Amino acid sequence: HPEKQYLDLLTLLLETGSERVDRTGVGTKAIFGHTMRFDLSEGFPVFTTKRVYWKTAFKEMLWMLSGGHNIKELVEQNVHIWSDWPYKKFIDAQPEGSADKSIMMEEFEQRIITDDGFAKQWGDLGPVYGKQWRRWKTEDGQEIDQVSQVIDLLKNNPSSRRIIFDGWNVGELDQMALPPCHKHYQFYVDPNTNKLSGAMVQRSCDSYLGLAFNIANLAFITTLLAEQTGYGVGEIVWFGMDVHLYMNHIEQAKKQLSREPKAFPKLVIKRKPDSLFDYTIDDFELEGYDPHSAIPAPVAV
Ligand code: UFP
Repeated sequence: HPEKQYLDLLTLLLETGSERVDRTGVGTKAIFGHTMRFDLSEGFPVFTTKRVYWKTAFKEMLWMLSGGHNIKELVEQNVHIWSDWPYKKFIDAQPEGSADKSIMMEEFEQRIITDDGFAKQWGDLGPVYGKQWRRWKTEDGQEIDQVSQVIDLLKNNPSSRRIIFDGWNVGELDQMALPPCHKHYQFYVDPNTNKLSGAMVQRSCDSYLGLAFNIANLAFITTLLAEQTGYGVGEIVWFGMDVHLYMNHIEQAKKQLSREPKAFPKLVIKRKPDSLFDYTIDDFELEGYDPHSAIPAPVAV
């Protein structure tokens, strides 16, 4: 089963990962450099040994593709994965003893939804993924839409070895809530099969919480690009650099390892819009997704 690759990675981290002190203070067991590949004809790689909230992942990908970089559009869709960073920033900025210093996440997100000014000031993540993918700023003040360029290359020059978009804008890293983790995307059309493959380089990988999302989204963007440019789906290839398991995810990982993978589901796309940028979450269904139960774990911020 292709999911074995993921379970083997968890085992590798548990057994051989070196213990590291990391930015968050939580601590990890980590290796440097790892790869996995999934043939999309064998099913859509949403892991089954614990429930993966694939709709949340897809909503995030659609948000990035739209060029978004404010949590408002996510929170409105009940997606909370990016809220920790702005929430922490807001709390840190409040004076000691003020009422706002102790507001709860729920209230913070509620204000983001109901107060546009507040969302503008506190919900913006800086020039993260969506901004760089769709509107990378050049020195002469122009903006480059990398994703549209990828579509153009796939249609008109599919043998190019430069079919890439990248979020790692070194000049703007310091303005981002989080520098991109899944930083480099590259695509390849096999001239013999007319299938599109997608690869992604992830500089830093939370192997318990982040990775399942990142793999699902790599398969998702590759499938969407294939559909929009008229190719079949090939493989996805994932390259992880600092690949780690947080110390407070170890018990959850062991529990997940005790489970047998089930068949991967099939991604059903119910509607094909004219553009990559016109999909909505309601266009997608996962057929036959019957995972083991969720195993929650705290996110390191
Ligand atoms: N992380 C992921 N995938 C993502 C994402 C974040 O694994 O898509 F946005 C994790 C990796 C790491 C942390 O544990 O978030 C980022 O911390 P740092 O910037 O210190 O690498």
